[in-house]
Amino acid sequence: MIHLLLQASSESPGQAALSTSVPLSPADFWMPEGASTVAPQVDFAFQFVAWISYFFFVLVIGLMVYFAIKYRQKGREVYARGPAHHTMLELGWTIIPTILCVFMFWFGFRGFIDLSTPPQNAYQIDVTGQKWFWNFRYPTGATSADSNLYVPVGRPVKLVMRSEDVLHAVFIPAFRVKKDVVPGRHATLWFQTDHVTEGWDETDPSKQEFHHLFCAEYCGKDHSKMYAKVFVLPQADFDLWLDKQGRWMDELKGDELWQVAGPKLYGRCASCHTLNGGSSTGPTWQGLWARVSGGAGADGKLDNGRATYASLIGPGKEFENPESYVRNSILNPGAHIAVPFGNVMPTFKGQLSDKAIDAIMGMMKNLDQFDAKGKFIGGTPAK
Ligand code: HEC
Ligand SMILES: [Cu+2]
Repeated sequence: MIHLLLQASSESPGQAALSTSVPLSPADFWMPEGASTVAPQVDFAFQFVAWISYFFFVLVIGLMVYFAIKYRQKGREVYARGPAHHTMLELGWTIIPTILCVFMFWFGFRGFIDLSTPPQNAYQIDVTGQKWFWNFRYPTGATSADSNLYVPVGRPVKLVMRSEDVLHAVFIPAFRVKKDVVPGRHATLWFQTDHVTEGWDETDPSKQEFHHLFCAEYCGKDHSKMYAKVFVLPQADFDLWLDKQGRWMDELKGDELWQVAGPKLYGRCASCHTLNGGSSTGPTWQGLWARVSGGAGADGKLDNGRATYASLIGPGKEFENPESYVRNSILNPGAHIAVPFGNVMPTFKGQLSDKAIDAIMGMMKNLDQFDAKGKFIGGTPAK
């Protein structure tokens, strides 16, 4: 195992990985299968410390139990006088642990340095965390439409991360990387993986393998839903995918817009809005279009009861039509607060284009054609 460590630390991990691909490290009781170039180093450090701890735990507890039985007093009120001093023993229990600790520190520190210095040629993805989802922006300016993280295989990837609100953390267990995302600061994290996630097929997401990306810092009510999938694609597929992110909505015609784009975009809203009347952080979208267009629920209260949907929306009122109200709710969520909810919806200004908002509104208007999870069931869309 030591050769592995020496080898890994003699070159920078980025270089090492470009020349030879780093194999997957096996899963064990504590960790899932490791898929990044730093995984072998991290696992070695972890296993080394863990096994030393197991060894000394058994040794110390074992001796303690053994001595307790062997030297028990059996009712005699005599106290044996133990040796006061044993130089070899004392040197032994000082020097051996010192060597072990220095060794742990040395490779722990090396690993830490490697993990904190992204290679120069790393591919940068900007990440923003907000309650309760992740947003990934690529160098072309495109963002990942379904809020999952897509990365190219076999080259270093650097995440430059910031938070829109509270403290979050990015944790990708398979890559053995984790970093806090602190409001008001930029944090970086990098990794390289030499293994694609198999089964890549854009038309059927259920077949794809993926790694997990968790938020690892408790950030409020729906912290556990702050989750993304990580897909690792061959460079050519990645380029195609990226190209599509910029213009994926352009290709959609007519009703395809809300049938195809609606559910994808809803991924960013799902942590707070249900489609089936269930309660959540924000109002359900079930019946939303009816209440904003003067139908059932139009008397629902807003702004602590000072307004209703009917008093805000309609010709000559603040919002000429339901579309203007919904659009404003997405871009400027603090303007009117639906009772009994709080002002916690983040703005999507700069993140959702007009076309994307049209797609979402199309979905809201045709909600009966979607199941509770946002899957389109009202017929088969062309694509
Ligand atoms: C962090 C939770 C959260 C997320 C994420 C979120 N919303 Fe909201 N949303 C709310 C809350 C809370 C309200 C009610 C308070 C208010 O009106 O601002 C609301 C209100 C709304 C309303 C007005 C509903 C009504 O009945 O008046 C619309 C429309 C809306 N959200 C659309 C969206 C869309 C579209 C997305 C995704 C692109 C989204 N929201 C994401 C929390 C969220
Ligand atoms: Cu979080």
